[in-house]
Amino acid sequence: MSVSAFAVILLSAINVISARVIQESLDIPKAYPPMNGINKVYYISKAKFVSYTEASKWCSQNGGGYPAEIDTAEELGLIEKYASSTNLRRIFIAGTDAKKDGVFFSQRTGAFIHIFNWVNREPNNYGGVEDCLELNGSKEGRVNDTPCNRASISHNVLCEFDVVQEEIPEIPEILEIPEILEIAQ
Ligand SMILES: [Ca+2]
Ligand SMILES: [Ca+2]
Repeated sequence: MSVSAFAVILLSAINVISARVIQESLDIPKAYPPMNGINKVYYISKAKFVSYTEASKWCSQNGGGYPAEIDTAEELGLIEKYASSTNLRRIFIAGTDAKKDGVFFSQRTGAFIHIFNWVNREPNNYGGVEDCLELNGSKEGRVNDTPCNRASISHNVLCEFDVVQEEIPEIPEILEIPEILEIAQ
């Protein structure tokens, strides 16, 4: 077996271990069965939240994650599928356009969030107060803008957790043993 094949096997073993650790630390009755992504674990709360801030706190206190941030189309596809599997209608994810309507940024990192698959006729900023984002599991997991804190509307929350890969030290090649020089007498 080549060194790189060995490293790949070792890395995937670490991945599996980390995924299991997070699943155990989650207390499964509190969340839907987590889903693995590439270097990620996603999980959805069974608890519902009116406030995005409270939902975000739930992610960090249960499994150590943060509300899911859409970084790529691939990731969006994955979490849409996961949201659909629960059929939940309102699932908070990261992103706010509180500063400028229609321009979304991550609350956690400030990164621009711009890859969406909107529910038809969304985003509509209904009532002028929809500054957060949710997935609608009953509409193929598509995205809608929703209030960040409105008493009449509660959401589950989709959390994202980074699976940390430990670096595998390089295995040194076996060096040729130098000949011992005899010292002339
Ligand atoms: Ca992400
Ligand atoms: Ca909306």
